[in-house]
Amino acid sequence: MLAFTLGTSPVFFILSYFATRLSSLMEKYFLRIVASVLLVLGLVAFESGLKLMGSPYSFTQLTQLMLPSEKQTVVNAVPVTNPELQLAVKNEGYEPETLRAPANQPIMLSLVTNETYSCSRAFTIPELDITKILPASGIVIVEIPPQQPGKVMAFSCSMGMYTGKIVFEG
Ligand SMILES: [Cu+2]
Repeated sequence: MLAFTLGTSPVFFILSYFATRLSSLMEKYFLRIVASVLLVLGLVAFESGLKLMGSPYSFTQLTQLMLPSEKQTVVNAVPVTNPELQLAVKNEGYEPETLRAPANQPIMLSLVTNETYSCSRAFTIPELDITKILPASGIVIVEIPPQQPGKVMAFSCSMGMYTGKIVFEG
């Protein structure tokens, strides 16, 4: 019995030595591990929150959209010969939802806001890679290159909740 205990004790000693080493190592890094796991989880939650909102924009940009800003008018110098289309950008979407435009010539699209505080101000034409953050009140002009007759071009707010289209007629 004595011989058995003596014979196995070094094994127990070594095992318990490593167990102690391990747990002190764990203790040393535990807080750091927990902290980084929490940090990663937090970032993931924030990111997916933004994604759930469907936003390609930063949080700051979104809050700016919702806040009133000073009245400003942005009008680019445009040749007067180009036909002009007007789109009213309202809190509840775009008006009219279907615009008609002549084909085969550049179009000047005026985006008109008036006390508009919704995300309709993040105006996008995906296929032209156009995104404009519009002022709360004002006019922003977007140039659309010549299109084929029959072409239907979609526009929307950046989240895709308000939509509309431009129909090009020959
Ligand atoms: Cu939207």
